[in-house]
Amino acid sequence: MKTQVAIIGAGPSGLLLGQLLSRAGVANVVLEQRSADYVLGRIRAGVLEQVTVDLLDEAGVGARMHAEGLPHDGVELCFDGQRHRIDLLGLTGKRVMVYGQTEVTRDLMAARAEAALPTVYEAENVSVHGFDGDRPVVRYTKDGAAHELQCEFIAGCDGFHGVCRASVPAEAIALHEKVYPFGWLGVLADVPPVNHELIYVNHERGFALCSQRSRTRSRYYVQCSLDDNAEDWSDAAFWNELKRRLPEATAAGLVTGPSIEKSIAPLRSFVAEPLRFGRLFLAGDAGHIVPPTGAKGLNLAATDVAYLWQGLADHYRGNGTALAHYSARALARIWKAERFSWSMTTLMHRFPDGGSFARKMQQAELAYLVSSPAAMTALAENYVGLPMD
Ligand code: FAS
Ligand code: PHB
Repeated sequence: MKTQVAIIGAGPSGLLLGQLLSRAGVANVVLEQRSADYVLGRIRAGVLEQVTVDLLDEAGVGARMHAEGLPHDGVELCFDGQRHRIDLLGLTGKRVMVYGQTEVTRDLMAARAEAALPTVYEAENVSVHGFDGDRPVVRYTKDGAAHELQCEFIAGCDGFHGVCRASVPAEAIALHEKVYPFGWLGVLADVPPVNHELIYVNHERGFALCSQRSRTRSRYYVQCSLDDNAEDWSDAAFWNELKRRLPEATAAGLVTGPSIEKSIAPLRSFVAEPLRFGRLFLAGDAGHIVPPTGAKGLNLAATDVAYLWQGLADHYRGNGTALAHYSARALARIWKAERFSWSMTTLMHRFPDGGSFARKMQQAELAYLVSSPAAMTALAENYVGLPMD
C-alpha cells in the first residue's frame, strides 16, 4: 500500500490532521492500535479554545459542536470558601466552548468514515522506518497478516506512549519533564452541573474541579494521591470528598449520582524537542504533555495539527518553507501553554511537602489575582488561548 502521509494514531490529533489533509487533497492513511470504541471510551478533555473551534469548522466537523456544545463566558476560582468569577469574555473578548473530547473524536471518526478514507483500527505491532531518508515505511500486522505502508511523510500522532517518539535515536531528541506528586481522580455522572461555568478549587484538602459535558452530564475531579486506585474510591466517598472541598452553599447544591466513568490521571509536564526528524513529525501528546489544570492538552494538539497541516499542504503545493518551520512554530506555542499549565497547577494544588511558605505564596497569589484586572486578564488570555502566530 502507498500514500503521501501515514498518520499513526486515531486520537484527536491524528483524525483532525487526516481530515484537514484530505480536504487539501493530500492522501493519508490512519493506523490505530485500538478499536474505535476503545478510543471513544477514553474520557479526557472538556474545554475547547476558539482556535480549536475554528479548526474543527475548517475541517468540516463543527456542526454538532455548535448545536450541542456550551459556550462559556467565564470561569471561577474558589479559595478560602469564596468563589471568584474571571470574566473571560469581558477581559479578552473571547469565550471557550465546553464540548467533550469524546464528542470531538466521534465527529472526526464519522467524517472520516463518511468520506471512506483509509483507516486501519486494531493495527498491531506498528513500526516506523526510513524516516531519515526519502522513502519512509510503516509496518504493521492486522488480523495476523503483515502489511507495509510506503509513504512520503509520517505523522506521529500516537500519544505519550506511542511508537513514533520512541523510534527516534536518543541522541537526536531532548526530553524535558516534570512529574507532579499527585493525580486527578475524575468522575463522569449524568447529573446536572453544580454551576453553569467551571469552578477550579484550591482547598487545603486538595484541588477540585467542577466541570461538565452538557446541562445533564457533569465531570468532576478531586486531587488524589498517586498511591490511590480508582476502584478504592466508592461513589459516596468521592461525592463526600468533593463536597468537603466546596463552599457549604455550593456543596448544598451539588446533585450526586452513580458514576458512569471513574479514573485517575497522573499529572506531568513534558516536551520533546525538536518535533521533526527527517520525514517524521510528532504532534499532540506524542510531543508534549501538560497537566490538565489549564485545559490545554487537546487544544495544543489542535494547533500542532494546524501548523503541520499548513506545512504539508504547502509542501504539496510546491512551497516547502512552512514545513521547515513546523517544529519551531509548534514549540513556541507549546512552551507558553506548558508555562500556563504549570503555573495553574502550582497555584491550585496542595503539595504534600510544600511547607507553610508555599501555601502562603498560593494564598497571596490568589488574593492578588482576583483583586487585579491586569492579573485576571493575564490568566484569561491564556485560558481562552493565545492567538496563533
Ligand atoms: P491521544 O493519546 O489522545 O491519541 C493517541 C492515539 O494513538 C491513541 O488512540 C492510541 O491508541 C494510539 N496509539 C498509541 N500508540 C500507537 C501505536 N504504536 N500504533 C498505533 N496507534 C497508537 N486534556 C485536557 O485538556 N483536559 C483534560 O481533562 C485531560 N484529561 C486527560 C486524561 C488522561 C488520562 C490523558 C492521558 C490525557 C488527558 N488530557 C486532557 C490530554 C488529552 O486530552 C490529550 O491532550 C489528547 O488526547 C491529545 O490527543 P492525541 O495527541 O491525539 O493523543
Ligand atoms: C474536563 O471537563 O475534563 C476538564 C475541564 C477543564 C480542565 C480539565 C478538565 O482544566
